[in-house]
Amino acid sequence: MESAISARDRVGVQDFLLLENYNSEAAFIENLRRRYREGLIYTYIGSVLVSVNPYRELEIYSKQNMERHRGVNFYEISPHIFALANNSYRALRTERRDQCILLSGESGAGKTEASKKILQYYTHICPTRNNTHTIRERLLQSNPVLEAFGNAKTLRNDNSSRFGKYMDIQFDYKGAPIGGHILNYLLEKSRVAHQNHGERNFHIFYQLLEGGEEPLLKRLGLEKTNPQHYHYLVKGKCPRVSSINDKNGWKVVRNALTIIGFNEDEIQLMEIVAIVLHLGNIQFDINRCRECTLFFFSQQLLGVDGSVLKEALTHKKIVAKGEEVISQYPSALSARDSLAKAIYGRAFTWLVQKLNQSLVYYSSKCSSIIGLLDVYGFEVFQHNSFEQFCINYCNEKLQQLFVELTLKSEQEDYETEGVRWERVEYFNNKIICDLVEEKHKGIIAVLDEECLRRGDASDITFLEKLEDSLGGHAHFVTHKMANGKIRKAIGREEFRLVHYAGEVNYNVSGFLDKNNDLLCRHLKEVLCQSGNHIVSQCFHADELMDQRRPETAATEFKLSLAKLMEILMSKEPLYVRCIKPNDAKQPGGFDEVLVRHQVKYLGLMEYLRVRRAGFAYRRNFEVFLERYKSLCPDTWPNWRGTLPEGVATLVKHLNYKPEEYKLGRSKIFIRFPRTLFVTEDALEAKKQTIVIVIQSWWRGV
Ligand code: AD9
Ligand code: MG
Repeated sequence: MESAISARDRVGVQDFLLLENYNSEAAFIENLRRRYREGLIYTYIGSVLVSVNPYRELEIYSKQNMERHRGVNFYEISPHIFALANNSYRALRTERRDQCILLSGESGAGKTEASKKILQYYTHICPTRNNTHTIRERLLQSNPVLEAFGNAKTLRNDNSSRFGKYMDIQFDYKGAPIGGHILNYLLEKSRVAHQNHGERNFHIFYQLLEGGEEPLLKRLGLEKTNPQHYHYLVKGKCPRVSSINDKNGWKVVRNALTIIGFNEDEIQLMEIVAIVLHLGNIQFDINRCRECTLFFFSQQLLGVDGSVLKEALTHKKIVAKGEEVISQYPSALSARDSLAKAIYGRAFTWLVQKLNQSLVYYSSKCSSIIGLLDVYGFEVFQHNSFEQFCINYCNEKLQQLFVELTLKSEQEDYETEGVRWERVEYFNNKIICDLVEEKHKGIIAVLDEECLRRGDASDITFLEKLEDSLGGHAHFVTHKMANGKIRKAIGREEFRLVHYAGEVNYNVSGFLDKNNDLLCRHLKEVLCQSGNHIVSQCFHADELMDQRRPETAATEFKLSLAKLMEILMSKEPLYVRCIKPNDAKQPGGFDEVLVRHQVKYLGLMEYLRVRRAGFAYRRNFEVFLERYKSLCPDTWPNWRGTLPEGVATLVKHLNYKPEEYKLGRSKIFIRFPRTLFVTEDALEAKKQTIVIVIQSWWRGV
């Protein structure tokens, strides 16, 4: 029989807290590598779950496995995403505190897959309430719909999320899921009109062409089903990908739309997909475009007279001093692209609202929430633009939350509570968040200022303003400011940000336009008249009356992220830190350099040190005493003395050893999770005894 020592040598430790040489990064990586080799992709650092993408189907997500995790304590079973989900659910039920699960890691690391597993777990394991099977199905089916419209193949990930998503799962007082609500963040709209080499447009375009039924395609004017026929689908030169089955994807989406109850809206939604494809095919000089195409889709699908659309695509209308001035567009193609992006972008938001309506069931009965955050991961390409800037800024914010809620606040807690403790140094990325979002001189402020400025404002003047405003900042460099080797590596139209997760060069080309994100009045007017009711709902006539300038894209994103941070801060967070083991998406491939880099920037070593040096759990005296007072005759039913004395009496009775806990000024700190679990089990046993006593008393009566 294999000895315990050799088994440990083979599969490593399942919680990094148990690692003997916990200060060694090499030992940390070696532990990950061993476990990964054995197909063990999950490892804990205390309550944080580290997950390494297996790039292959593992047989660990079955319904039986879900059952195994039901109601089991976190540490009684090997690390698993279900165990984390279960832990959060238990805390929700026992402590009645809203929870949130934050998935982080770079693009392709496995966040979206993990979030789907968590949702599957809850919809399978939680108790049911009358008629809630529909809501469970809808919660699950919202994923394929959103992925079809919001995910795409990129160089980093064949199913990359191109929007941020925060989903509330709502539970009633019995712990049954009774509804949900989704918040979406900044969809990468530019992908509609342009894709980099090796990338694709959003999945739905290919799914519809590949899987759509003949009559539907005919109705949409999409008889030609080869993606090569559509200008918006050929930019990346990779219409087909071996890992993606678009035909099957189509079936899944159709089925999901039916379950969610789209009915007539489904056709209108597909009309939007077709409108975008047709728009892309209006090419070259608009005056020589294939008018029959334009007239067909404009009339049939958009419900707008073809000549009206043509006029709007070629002529700009400005209202100045109450008078309309019409002039020819310098570029009809860019007007066409902004129209396509605006239609798709707003239809996506409409889609999320529609899903939300279908997820409202018993919202008045909602007593607690588990939030799931799955945003686009940190990404670096050869060419990085405004979109990568926003995505990476979003990841900075998430990292900041991790720093604030774990590394920083835990250590501050020890200090304020007067508990002896050795400080752990860590990198606080607040400096980078400030660099991006600070009022007046941060990158977004400078960008907005250039967007507002008329005259000679351009992407290049934006870069120059950045240099003036941020020159000398440790995390900001441009070609002009750099010297030697670095200078060569930064283009003249680029700025470099030294992010927490690595350096990224951003090309400023297109920043102003993308940030302005304005659709000209003439085109808006056309869309307001659209016969497609999704389009007409997305573009209101009121908008035309409103003289105020809308928020820029970056500022709107910044504000929505600030709101998101507030939501997350109001809940108890649990973390899944996802790691991408290799860039080639290979099962089994473990690129040590790549993994080491992620371990470093995710702050895993620091977190391990904080945890090792500290305590796994902390509870307010009041909460702790209230919960466990029934386990001690002296504190039950009510403790009459002071809170610290009550807690001290209770832990003495529970036989806690001095090394297992410390009492601070207002909190008890428990070093090992096991201590708390034993206490939890004792409480559970006590409850069972009470139930049995009541039952026998009842029978006796
Ligand atoms: V991005 O920031 O949205 O670009 P994610 O979301 O972190 O990224 P995703 O979950 O989409 O990555 O995972 C990428 C791919 O890895 C998936 O399409 C799967 O093929 C693969 N993957 C990830 N996690 C698992 C898993 N637990 N089991 C099997 C997985 N395959
Ligand atoms: Mg994703």
